[in-house]
Amino acid sequence: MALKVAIVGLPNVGKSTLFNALTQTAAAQAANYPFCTIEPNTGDVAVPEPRLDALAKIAGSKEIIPARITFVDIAGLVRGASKGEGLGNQFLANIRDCDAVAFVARCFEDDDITHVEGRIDPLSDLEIIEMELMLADLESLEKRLPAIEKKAKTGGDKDAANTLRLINLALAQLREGRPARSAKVDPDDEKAWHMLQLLTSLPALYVCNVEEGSADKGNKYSDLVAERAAKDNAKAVVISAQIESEIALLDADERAEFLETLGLEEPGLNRLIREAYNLLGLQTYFTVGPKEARAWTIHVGDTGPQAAGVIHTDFEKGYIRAETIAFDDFVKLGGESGAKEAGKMRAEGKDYVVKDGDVMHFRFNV
Ligand SMILES: Nc1nc2c(ncn2[C@@H]2O[C@H](COP(=O)(O)OP(=O)(O)O)[C@@H](O)[C@H]2O)c(=O)[nH]1
Ligand SMILES: [Mg+2]
Repeated sequence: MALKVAIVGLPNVGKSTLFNALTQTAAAQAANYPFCTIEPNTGDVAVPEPRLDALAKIAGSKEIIPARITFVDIAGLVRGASKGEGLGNQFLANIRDCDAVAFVARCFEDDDITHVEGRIDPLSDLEIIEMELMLADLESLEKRLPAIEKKAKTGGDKDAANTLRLINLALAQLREGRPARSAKVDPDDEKAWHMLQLLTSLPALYVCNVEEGSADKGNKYSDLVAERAAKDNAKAVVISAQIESEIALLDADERAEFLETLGLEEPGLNRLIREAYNLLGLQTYFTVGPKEARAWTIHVGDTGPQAAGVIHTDFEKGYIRAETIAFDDFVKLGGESGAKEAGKMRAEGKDYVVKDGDVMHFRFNV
């Protein structure tokens, strides 16, 4: 599951600074799994996961393979973009194939850096961007509506009737000036809802780009954004793109020292990724052996077979059981054999709901 996050925002809010810093920091954090550029604006980075390093050390794993997350720096989003201003519709297509959207809001003051709207006002910046995305959704749904209505009416087509109902659910929100994510969607409808490919139904993360001195606690602007996020079913993270780009240039020791002087426990990248994981209802399990220690991304609530399916569909189909050790037990008892002797290795069947941090070994038939 390659998680893809679109970085959006008005020009000059710090998107590219953040993007460059994130990808460089991630590269520095996982030297054996370097950041690679797919396209100039797409960065594939390793998810920072200290637990994985601990497991690999105990098991003497030759290779460490972290989970991946992709960031896409979406340029050209301005007022009127849905009507083709700026790079117009091109960026909309780029957002459409992402799993989540990180809205970067300018929460720093600097007279040398022009603001396209001529003032610092992160809430209305977010509104401008969200408005463009809502207009794009409105337009795409209204374009599809007549054909779907016809199909649903004449054919007795059950899928079309269902799609029509969901389109109307989304339109009801959008016409009231609210993003599609405000709609109450039945869990049974999640899949079909997702297939509508709406920009404003993607989970949203508000990234407050603050000046250096506010990186730990935020400022008056980021407080407003956090308030707004709570109302919008979104999450907010405070970050200083400037600091992140300085962190990116440091080695591990210097970085720890630098973070401490700023009152930060970890780079913003880690927080950003963690929030993206929470937002998307994701968690991690591990496979550990002498060859490699690897982190896998699954949904909260996934069962043993579903977790196995992330590695290979055969693992899911032929699933028998998973020999499972909790992360804490694995570390406390010095690895697999210690955990086994202490009775902490469980054989988990098909109904087992995987817990974050489980170390798993799958038994399956093919
Ligand atoms: N003072 C200050 N300047 C910043 C900060 N983040 C970005 N900038 C500057 O703002 C300008 C625009 O940044 P950029 O990342 O290119 O913005 P983008 O258009 O959103 O991609 C650049 O000159 C950056 O150096 C910040 O946190 N503080
Ligand atoms: Mg840029």
